[in-house]
Amino acid sequence: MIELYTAPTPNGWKVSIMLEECGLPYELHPVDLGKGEQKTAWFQDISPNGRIPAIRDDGFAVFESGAILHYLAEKSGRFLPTEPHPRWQVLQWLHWQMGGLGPMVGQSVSFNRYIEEPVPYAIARYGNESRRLFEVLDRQLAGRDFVCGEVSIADFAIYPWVRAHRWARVPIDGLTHVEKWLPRMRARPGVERGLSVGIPEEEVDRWSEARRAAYKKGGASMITPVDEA
Ligand SMILES: N[C@@H](CCC(=O)N[C@@H](CS)C(=O)NCC(=O)O)C(=O)O
Repeated sequence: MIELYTAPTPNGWKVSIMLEECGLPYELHPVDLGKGEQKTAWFQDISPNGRIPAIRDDGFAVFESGAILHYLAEKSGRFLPTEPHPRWQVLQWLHWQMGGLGPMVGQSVSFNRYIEEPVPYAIARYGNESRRLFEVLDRQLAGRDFVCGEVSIADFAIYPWVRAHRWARVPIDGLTHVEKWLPRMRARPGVERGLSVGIPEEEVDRWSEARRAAYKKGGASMITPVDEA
């Protein structure tokens, strides 16, 4: 049985989307980031980096969302082609998300939403780089329904971060392929179910306030309201 340790954030949703899309049974273990549960010894035995998401599969622990998506794709035989070239196309875009898009949009959220004193240099730097990455994605999506043609773990990794564009204050104006891909992703029942994992919708506001307060105390790195896209 797969145990999922997560919280309702873009990195967490990547994995809940994948599990829902695969129809793999799993047991949900919410990790309360506001309370700092991710820094406890028991959790760091599962996720040494002290961050969500993480899974345990029959006791075997995997952390880092990109590695988890790859692991689940191999386990299920879904959403990662077996032929070398298509497979490596998907893996390249997965790594592009992990090394670029996620960290940059994450910093845009942080500097736009959670800082008391605005830092114009940081807002411009992370905002411009996020927008540049959105433009890269837009070019890749031209002529394709999904990032690598067929829907794959690359889409599941990228979507939760692009979906947060308003929250990150990174415009998607003029990115016509991205604008069409966002609702195409959202229309997938597995994506919709995956996005609902973590907290009951009626608790979003209360939860966001709690996370925002925790962030100000240095307890959590980011929040993304469930209804931001
Ligand atoms: N590279 C990691 C990033 C994980 C990450 O930043 N998780 C955030 C939530 S999206 C977290 O756990 N933050 C709590 C903290 O930093 O204490 C991954 O993709 O799994």
